[in-house]
Amino acid sequence: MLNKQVMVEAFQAQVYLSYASWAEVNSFAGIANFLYGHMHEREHMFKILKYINDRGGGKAKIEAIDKAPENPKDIGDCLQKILKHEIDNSKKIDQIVNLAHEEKDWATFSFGQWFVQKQIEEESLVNGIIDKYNLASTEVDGNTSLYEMDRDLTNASQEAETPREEEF
Ligand code: OFO
Repeated sequence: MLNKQVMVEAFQAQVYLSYASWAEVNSFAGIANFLYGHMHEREHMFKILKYINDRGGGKAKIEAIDKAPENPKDIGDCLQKILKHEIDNSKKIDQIVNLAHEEKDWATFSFGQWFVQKQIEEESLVNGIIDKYNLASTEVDGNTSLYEMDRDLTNASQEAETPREEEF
């Protein structure tokens, strides 16, 4: 399961990369910047790979990364799709933690908590951006609000503001 998750995290990075590139060529520089920032999914991939290799006997397997999805229709669609990717990934992390618990593999259970927390933050971050998008796109004032939202995201943090325990 951990080996599969290495490639899932790599896939997550591909999704962000492809959506970022799509946003960039559609002149949403701020949103592109935010999405490029989420390439940190590759760090998650690396964290799991190192964990597998460092736990005596483990050997990480690097396999093909699934193809990035089709381009979204528009920014709203893009954000909804990202949220779905994050929710799907949260479920996969939960399965790892569940199995670790069942097998009394407390090291992996503890290791998995960092990812559980990360997914809470990332879902919350994307939900917050969707809220802003909904506010911006329901105004009747031309595209001014969307422009401001895009500008805001240029400097948006990659971290959600949720209470968190110290890093594992
Ligand atoms: Fe790897 O953090 Fe979300 O998916």
